[in-house]
Order: sequence, then structure tokens, then C-alpha cells
Amino acid sequence: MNSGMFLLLLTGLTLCMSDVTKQEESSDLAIKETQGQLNLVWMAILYPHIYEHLYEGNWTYATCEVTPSAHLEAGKPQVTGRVLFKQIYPHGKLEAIFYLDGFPTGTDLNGRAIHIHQFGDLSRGCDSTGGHYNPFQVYHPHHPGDFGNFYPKDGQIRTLMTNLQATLFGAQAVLGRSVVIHENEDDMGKGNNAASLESGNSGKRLACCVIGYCKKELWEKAYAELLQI
Ligand SMILES: [Cu+2]
Ligand SMILES: [Zn+2]
Repeated sequence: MNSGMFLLLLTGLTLCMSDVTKQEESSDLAIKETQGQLNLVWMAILYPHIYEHLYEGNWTYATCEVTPSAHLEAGKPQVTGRVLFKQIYPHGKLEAIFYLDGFPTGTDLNGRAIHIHQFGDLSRGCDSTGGHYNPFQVYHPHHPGDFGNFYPKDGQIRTLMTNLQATLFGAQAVLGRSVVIHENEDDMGKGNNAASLESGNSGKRLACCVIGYCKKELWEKAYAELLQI
């Protein structure tokens, strides 16, 4: 071996070694990052309130300002109000507050279906929001935004739901999609026809809204009011 070749070999070897050290360093870093993320997950599970306090910025809130569908036939309930969402990044379950007014009072105790629909398009009122948001190609009532039936009291719905399937994070986030309030009860897929497995035969779309980010305060205000009821 001449000295030139030896030098080349030596340089190559040194380069290789420095590469190994770099790789070790970066995998060390990756392990540390993973450990850090795991710790956060454990904290969120074991001490949700501390986690909320420490990682406030990681909570996401969303609102949906409900208005009656455009071109709604005369005599139909004019439903207004708000649906609020809260979720901890990235692993927590979604919570929702339904704060709605305008349902008939008195003897009309009809259940009303509420779902998340595919589009946030209100160009033709609630009729342009598409079908149920169905990212996993499953039957109704297993869509992430199948909230079931609501029974208004004195014309109002004031409900908190927890442990919901829909999410505000990632590719399946429901932000920019819509919430639709229906005239009829949801048959929960038991209607024995195709429409039942698609949308629960919930009837006309009374009111709807588009889901968008909001501040924590809006959620907290509605939550405090809910606790007083
Ligand atoms: Cu619907
Ligand atoms: Zn559905």
C-alpha cells in the first residue's frame, strides 16, 4: 500500500467514524424526544388538570355558530345558538357543549338528531353541507360526528358530551366541516333501509354552522353557564 492510498483509507475511516457518532447522537435525541412525549401522555392521563395548566397552549377550542337554514319553510323551528368543542393535543378525547335555542315548547317533545356533515359549505343553506362526515367509510351511526338524539327542554338544548370520536387534530380534523341540526329523531341505523345506514332518516335540516377555532374563554363561559343549570 502506498502512502497515498493509506491516507485515503484513513480519511475514509475517520469520516465513517464521525458519521457513526452523528447517528448515535441523533438517535439519542430521538429517544429523548420520544421519552418526553411519553411523559406528556402519562401526565395528561394521570394529572389532566395539571397538564391543562402547564400545557394550556396545546388545548384546542372550536366553535360553531348555529343559524337556521336558508330557505327554511315557514313554521319550522328557527334554531340558533352554538356548539363548542374542546380537545387536548394530540391524544385526548373531544368534548362538546350544545347550547341551542328555538325548538318548540310545550307538547312537542320530538328528539332531534345532530351530526357533523362533510362540508362547511352553506351556499344553499344546510343542504350544501353534504352527507355525514365519514372518513373511515363506515355505516351510520358510527361516523365520528354522530352525536345521536337531543331532547329539548323548554325549547332549549343545554348538554355537555364527553369522550367523543370526532377530532380537532390531524388529517381527520372536523374543523371547516359543519354541524347540522335535524328536524327528526335519528333512528340510529335501525330503520331497515339504506338511508338509515347513511344518515339515520333524521329528516329536514333545520339549522347548521361551520366549525372554526375559538378562544378558551368562549368554552369556559358556556361551561360555567351549563354548571349553573
Ligand atoms: Cu345530519
Ligand atoms: Zn352518521
